[in-house]
Amino acid sequence: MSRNTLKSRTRTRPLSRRRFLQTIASAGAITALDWQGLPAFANTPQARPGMIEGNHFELAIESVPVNITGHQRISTAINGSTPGPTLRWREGDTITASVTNRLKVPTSIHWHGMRIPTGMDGVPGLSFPGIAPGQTFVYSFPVLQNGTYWYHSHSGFQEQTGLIGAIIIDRKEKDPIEFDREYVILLSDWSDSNPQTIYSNLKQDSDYYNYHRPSLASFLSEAKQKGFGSTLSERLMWARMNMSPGDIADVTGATYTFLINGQAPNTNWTGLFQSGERIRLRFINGSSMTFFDIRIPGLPMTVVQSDGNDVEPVTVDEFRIGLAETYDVIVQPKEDSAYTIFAQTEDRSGYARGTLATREGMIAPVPAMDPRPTRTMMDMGMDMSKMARMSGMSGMKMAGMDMSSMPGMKKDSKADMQGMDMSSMQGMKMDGHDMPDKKMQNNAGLGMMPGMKMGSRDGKTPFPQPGPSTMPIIPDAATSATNMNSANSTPVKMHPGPKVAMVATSTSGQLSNPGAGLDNNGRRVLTYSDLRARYRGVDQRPPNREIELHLTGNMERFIWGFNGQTYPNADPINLKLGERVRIILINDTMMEHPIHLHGLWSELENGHGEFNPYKHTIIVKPAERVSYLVSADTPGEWAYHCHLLFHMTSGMFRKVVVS
Ligand SMILES: [Cu+2]
Repeated sequence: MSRNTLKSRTRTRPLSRRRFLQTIASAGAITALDWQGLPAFANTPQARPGMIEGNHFELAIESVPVNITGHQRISTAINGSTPGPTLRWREGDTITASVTNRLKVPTSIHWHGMRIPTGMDGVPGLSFPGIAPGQTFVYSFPVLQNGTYWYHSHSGFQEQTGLIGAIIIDRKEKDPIEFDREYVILLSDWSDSNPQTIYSNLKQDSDYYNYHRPSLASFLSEAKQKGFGSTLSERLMWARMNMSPGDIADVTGATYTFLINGQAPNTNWTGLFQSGERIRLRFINGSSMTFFDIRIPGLPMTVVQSDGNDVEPVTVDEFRIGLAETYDVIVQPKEDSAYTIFAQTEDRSGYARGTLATREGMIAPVPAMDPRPTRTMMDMGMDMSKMARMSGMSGMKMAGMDMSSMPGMKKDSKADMQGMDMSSMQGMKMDGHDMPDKKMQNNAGLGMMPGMKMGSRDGKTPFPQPGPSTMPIIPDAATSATNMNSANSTPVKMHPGPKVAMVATSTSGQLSNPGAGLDNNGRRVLTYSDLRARYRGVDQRPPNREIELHLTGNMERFIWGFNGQTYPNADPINLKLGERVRIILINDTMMEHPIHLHGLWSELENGHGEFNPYKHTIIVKPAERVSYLVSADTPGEWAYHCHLLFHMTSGMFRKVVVS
């Protein structure tokens, strides 16, 4: 059957196996927790996602019973399965997808990372009105890229209840990545609770799912090691900031079961192989609130792609995958044996688990989870030398505090620690605060750069994804003269108030830091610095201006935003079609935020210059300052948000307008 046939075909997974049937839950519990007002269903086995390829797709979204934990619940399924089918496209094709809504509420599908016309992006209220119950919406767009991507609902909390699925786009040219076999590893977090309930719980008590606030018992044991004075000082600092060093994840294994391709750890999703084969694993973090740390004990992983774009191969033992990120790795098991795919959550409250094996039923040991990380003062961008001057803290003998004994404190990173204005952390007094907007003074009259040769860029076609045959746009002399010393900088408009509980006055680059809990664990862990693009970036023009955004939040009230503003009451970010901008993100909170810009690439400035990696989602660590370049080559209204579902819902969302 030709690829161009209009009829989609469903193909069973090459290595499908019998599904695991779980026990039937009591009907009483179902009725009580069925949040869509649907009647209780007879137990139905959970369908495994299949794969559909071609260029026309019929997708039906409906409520389907699932049984993940031994209790029957309702998921949001696509063509009957949760996750939905893997869609296999081919670069260069124009695909259509008819999406029919069989729910009682509006729905949508957003094609994550796809460079498509704004009207096809699938964000209700921004790029289209959404799909009403009973309606069919036909998405149609040319596929201008290749790689591993995914799709998910952008309506309500449907993503949390299962409306996710993988996308594989085969490239037009021969794939330079050689492999004998491939599997999608789609990670997600499942709760038997209604996501609306989870969100309400977080709004009432942001620590609702966090049982790890420091206790008196832990205080005493810590005091024995570090001394009473410094332990007490630390505790008081955290208390003063209304925070706890145990705030790693907002929603935890207390309510979540972590899944690989929809399968719980006990169900043990298994992929078969023959020893010696090169296996391509396409990891996708399709969870709603969970960072995963992935390793396959006994099997080194060679990372070859991130967010759909090839990177120079780098072999690691472990990597962290932020929400919505994708990583393709190659593994080559030589033994006739089984290997555990172990994806522990960043907060170590649980794990997803699967197996690679040469025969059905083989298993490998499941490792113990690593110790739970704690946030450090460094994560908060604090200068320890200034801590002694904190009001009320002067009597606490801060000078005697041994910094090296603080958990997670790296001795060599002291130099990176920069000042934090403590006064702004408590009363939210922003005056006297040093907002970094000085750079905007010296560039009056620069405007649009002459000689930018945008005439050939009609704004109708996005720049191509970098590949072996793409031609870079090299800046001419006039634009080369423009470096960032003279580029425009958009003033930072901070909106102080209860939505901003703390501000790191200046922050450090942490691209070589693997992240909380991954330091010095004896394994080779991927960092963002390791990501070097395989192909030169297409747009080599320097940015003509900078946009600086602080990631802000009030953890206590579970309010998240950019620059203290929450969506929808937030200023849009306006980009001029054809311009090249640098976006600088400064994380003033003590949590990682995976920031996703729709419709355009985010070229992470990680020191590889022309070979900086192209991504669609970038993790920003606590107190981190990170920058990336964006070519505003596709007009329209684009969503820009944190991919933690409940952060986005509580306001960490902006509209980006390219016109
Ligand atoms: Cu966030």
